[in-house]
Amino acid sequence: ALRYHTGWERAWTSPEPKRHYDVIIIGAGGHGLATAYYLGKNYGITNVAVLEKGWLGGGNTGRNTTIIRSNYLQDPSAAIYEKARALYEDLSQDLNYNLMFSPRGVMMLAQTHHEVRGYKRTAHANALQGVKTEWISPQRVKELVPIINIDGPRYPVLGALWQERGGTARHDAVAWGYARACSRMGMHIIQKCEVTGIRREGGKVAGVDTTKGPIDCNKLGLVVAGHSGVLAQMAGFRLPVESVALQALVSEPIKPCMDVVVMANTVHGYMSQSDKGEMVIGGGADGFNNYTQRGSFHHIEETVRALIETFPIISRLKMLRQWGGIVDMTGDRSPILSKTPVENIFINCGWGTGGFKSIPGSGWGFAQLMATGDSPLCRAFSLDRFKEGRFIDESVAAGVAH
Ligand code: FAD
Ligand code: PYC
Repeated sequence: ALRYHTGWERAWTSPEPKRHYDVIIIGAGGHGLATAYYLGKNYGITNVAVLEKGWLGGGNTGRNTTIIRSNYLQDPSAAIYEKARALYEDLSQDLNYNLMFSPRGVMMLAQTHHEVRGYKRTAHANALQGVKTEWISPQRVKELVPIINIDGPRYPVLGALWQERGGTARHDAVAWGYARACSRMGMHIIQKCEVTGIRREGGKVAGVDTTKGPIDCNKLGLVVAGHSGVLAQMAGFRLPVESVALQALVSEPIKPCMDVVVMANTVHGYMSQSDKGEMVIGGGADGFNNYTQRGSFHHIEETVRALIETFPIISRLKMLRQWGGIVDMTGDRSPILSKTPVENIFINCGWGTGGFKSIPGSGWGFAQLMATGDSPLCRAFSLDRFKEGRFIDESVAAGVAH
């Protein structure tokens, strides 16, 4: 049946690197590609290369559970996550690429009195920030998710923080859509090109050394998630970031039974149903630093065990597959979008367990920072905050990362 499927146009080109670019972005994940896209679209900067050591979208962007929401507590977070969520609303049209954005609603269950207080506080903060969320009762939770057990003996559902326009999107498509758009603007996305060194001259960036040879640039963006510390070391500075594995799994496919996303942060579990019928399930991050894109065994059991009280329906399901990604965690669970001690090197990292939802907003703001030297969306997330003690504490909103 696929016999006639030949001669397809490639979505992006695979060029050899030039000797020099105006801008190099290291990392072809969602954040790197979105940055390149908005550099071109908003600032007309298209002499850009995005360098990727593996394949584009093969990092955390292609490994996450695709939850999109903007129900964060602090004002700078609400601004950037809501900008991202709003951009997702018509990003498929903007990129002319179906991202399967599905604003099906996201709920964060409150299963302790402490969480009730926390989420009510977030709902009030969101109202002031113009982010549409609401506190809902256990009965409303049950109406929205009929398969849920709200009377659990250990962790009864006491209510939830509900964001009706939160949801999911197809993660690979986000990377592919941005990549195709960048390629069409003439940018170079160079895969299998690992950066092995960063060259500086007179305190400024001069270029990078790669497995495809040296490449010079005027400006450099480091957008490599779990490998941010490694790249920062090449550039000669240190980051307050730890790298740990976060894993997820899917069950065998079953008939449609849950049409919203549910997060249960007290027990460290969350679940949604994919378009293919698989239950997409994730849990907490590893308790130790590592670079293995797998995750530790006991987490699978802990996550599923925790969720079974709230979702007894999953107790007989078989696991289809499991995977992990290396997430870059900051102490305050907020990202870093910043200039660095090296002139013309910029860093975008620290999205940890929650940066899929922010890809469009982060790309928008970081492109502005790289192009103009300042961005209202990024200002609060600068590296200085760790020296000045200006933390943006999002340990409750980060959910799986607390
Ligand atoms: P990546 O997609 O990891 O891209 C970085 C790229 O840099 C990689 O492709 C890597 O190969 C490349 N790179 C590294 N070193 C080099 C080098 N030396 N040279 C060249 N290239 C290099 N977020 C949410 O919002 N919602 C969720 O539901 C969610 N669930 C998650 C579930 C799991 C299991 C995981 C692991 C993460 C989850 N996240 C979620 C977090 C989210 O996936 C990440 O925050 C986000 O994808 C980070 O995107 P990125 O572009 O910064 O990084
Ligand atoms: O940030 O919403 C999130 C999330 C869910 C699962 C992992 N991260």
